[in-house]
Amino acid sequence: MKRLLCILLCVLTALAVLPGLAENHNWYEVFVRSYQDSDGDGIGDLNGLAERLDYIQDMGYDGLWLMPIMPSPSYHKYDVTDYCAIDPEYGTLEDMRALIEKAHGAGIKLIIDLPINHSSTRHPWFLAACEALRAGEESPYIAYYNFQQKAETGFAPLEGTDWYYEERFAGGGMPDLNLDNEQIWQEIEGILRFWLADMEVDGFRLDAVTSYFTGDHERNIKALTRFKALCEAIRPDTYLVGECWTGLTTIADYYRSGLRFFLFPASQAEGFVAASLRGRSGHAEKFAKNYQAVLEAIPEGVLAPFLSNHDTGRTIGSVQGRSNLPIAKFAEGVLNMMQGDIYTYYGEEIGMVGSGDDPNKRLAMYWSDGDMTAQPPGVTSLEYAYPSVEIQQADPDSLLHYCRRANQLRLKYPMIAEGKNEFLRAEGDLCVMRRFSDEGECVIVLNFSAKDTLQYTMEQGMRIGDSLEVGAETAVIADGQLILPPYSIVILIKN
Ligand SMILES: [Ca+2]
Ligand SMILES: [Ca+2]
Repeated sequence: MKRLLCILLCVLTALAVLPGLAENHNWYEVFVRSYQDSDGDGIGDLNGLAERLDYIQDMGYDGLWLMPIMPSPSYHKYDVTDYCAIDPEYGTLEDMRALIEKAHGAGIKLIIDLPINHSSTRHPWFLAACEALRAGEESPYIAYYNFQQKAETGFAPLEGTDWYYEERFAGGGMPDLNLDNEQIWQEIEGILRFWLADMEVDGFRLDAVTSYFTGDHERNIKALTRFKALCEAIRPDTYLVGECWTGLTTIADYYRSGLRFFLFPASQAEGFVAASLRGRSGHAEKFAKNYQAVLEAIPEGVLAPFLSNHDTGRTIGSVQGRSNLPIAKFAEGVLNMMQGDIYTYYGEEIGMVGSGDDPNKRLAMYWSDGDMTAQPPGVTSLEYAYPSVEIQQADPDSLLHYCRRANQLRLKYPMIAEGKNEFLRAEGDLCVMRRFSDEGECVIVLNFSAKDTLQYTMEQGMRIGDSLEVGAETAVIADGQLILPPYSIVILIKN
């Protein structure tokens, strides 16, 4: 029996590392409301998204992260009133089942946003707790939240009483749940069982993990460790990624929980990907120095880099790419050459813009002029800097086609995502990285210059596997030298 188990384990281990069965994914984040409407009410929904799975698959995304889909009074739905249902604006549980089945059929994993730091003020638990407090009665639901009779930062008054409840995201109608309460953990287990076992989602994106116990990273890490164990008892391969919106040192610390965490230091205008594209020179050095720091801080965990999400300004703004298509392309190319699981926010592949108020960052996906959802409420800046999907699909030089090809390369060379990294060169604007594991290796060469063609003396026995360029000029080999046009990326493989 023991030997059989051993053999089985060996086979499973072998399967897990076979190329083509990569565990790393190109994730695509979708705000369902703004993606695709299917029933004419102007609000994007699950059936609409299901219609667009062909597009998502064709673009080379093989993972889908849905922002919250559970019933909620807000347009963004991060304040949940029922953790085991679908908001009627988005559809039904049957629609969700159909979407998951279709996604899986297309080889796309699907995870959902799970905000458990807080519920909605309109969640039946909170309503029951407030009713009891107002009546001066006991209720188990009071301990679902953090009520106290002292005014304090992070607490909101409960009208008509002398009670205050913890609400870290002030004014959002989002009271913090008491994650110190064993009954809450029983509720969480039920929620996990529902989504993982009954609905067969592949995992969760965990919202606001640093706010679980505000100011207490150690307890947050413990809570996440417990959460992971609960998931894995139901489904051993549950995919988990957490939003730990902090600096590198803290993010690295959270990896002790066994989850992966979004790499905030790489994202947004001040993040190191955009920052390494700015300035006159030394772009590759800047990138390499920061990326190396990440790898030293997180030597074992799976990275989760991204450039923008629903809370941040979009990449076009971060890299000043409004009238600079090459830089917009190259930023996406750099992301695609990073290790781990990369995340692309919907619309980034067509250069959508958005900053300032949250709704501006969540605009309707620009399929074509006649085919869009209504805009989310509260939009104060409405602009599309680049053409629609329809127009970009017809243009081989578009950002869309560049992103599609970058995704395809990432899927074609699993070593990019899975391999260990070694910097072979990082000088001026030339960056050369070796990615390797027991399975093989490749060398990634990037020209970070916007205007200069660079040369690189290739190691013996290597050849161009593929290249990714932002313009008409392609990378070539001349006299044993690799000639790299501005902003080009080359993947070298062994002869
Ligand atoms: Ca609809
Ligand atoms: Ca909290």
